[in-house]
Amino acid sequence: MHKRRTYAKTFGGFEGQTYKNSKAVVLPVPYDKTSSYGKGADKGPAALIAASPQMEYYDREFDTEAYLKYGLHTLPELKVRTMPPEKMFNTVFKKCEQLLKDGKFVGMIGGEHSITPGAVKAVAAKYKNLSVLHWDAHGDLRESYEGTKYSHACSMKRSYDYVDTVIQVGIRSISQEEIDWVKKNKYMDRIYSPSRFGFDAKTKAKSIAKIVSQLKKDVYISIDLDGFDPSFLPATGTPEPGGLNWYDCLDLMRAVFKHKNVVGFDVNELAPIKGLPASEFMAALLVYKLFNYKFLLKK
Ligand SMILES: [Mn+2]
Repeated sequence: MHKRRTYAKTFGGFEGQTYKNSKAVVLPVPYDKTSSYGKGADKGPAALIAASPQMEYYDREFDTEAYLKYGLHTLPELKVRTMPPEKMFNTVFKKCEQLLKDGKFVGMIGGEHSITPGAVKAVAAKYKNLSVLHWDAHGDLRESYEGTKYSHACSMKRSYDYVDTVIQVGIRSISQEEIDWVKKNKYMDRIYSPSRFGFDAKTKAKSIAKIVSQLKKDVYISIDLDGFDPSFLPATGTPEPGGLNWYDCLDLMRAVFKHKNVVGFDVNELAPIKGLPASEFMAALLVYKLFNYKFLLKK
């Protein structure tokens, strides 16, 4: 049993988690170059890691101090802060490619949503039957935004460059351009607004089953924290009212990890607000839960 540590150089303050002996790695990507409204996503990874030792290491769902079962190593921050978007994309791709080659399961923490496509490209090269599960308030399906194809507002459009299926949950803010593209491709069935996902247990269960059936065998999960309602998680660059809650997310994630081969994830768009630690703590606990589902959930 490990003692709780209150310093936070590593996720959870976990000690003794070497790269070699860990199946899972946390990759912090502090990038905030293309965000269009609130700034500060580059401070997300450090804030998430700083909050993370407050978590109980014991996970009630699995009746154990979960990380000790699989090993969870925290990598140094990826040095992308000052890079233009396309260079950052290539840097994330190369780093993820190397980590996958080493057989690691990668949980990337952001950073704005533009960090995702580099990881999707790397994962898609290794897993040929890949789809993406996307949790977000926004469609992120613009072909280009403010002069770059690698903007946070294009994260799923770029992901579609490497996979043919993206299932989007929590979406409640989308442009005419994006909807036109979705309709043209007959992808409306892939988009779950909060009301379609459901506000009652029965509708939610039905939606979760449908989402599982729509995803392919291998799944990459990309969680933009603004998919949650800002009353739970206000610290994002582009907060939108009417979002989903903690249990909606965990119920969906548990089902997807149970039925699919999840091959990587990211949790992005944390832009910390001083004096309001609930957001970074929730983000940290979500990251821990996703790793625990990957390695401890019985199929
Ligand atoms: Mn978003």
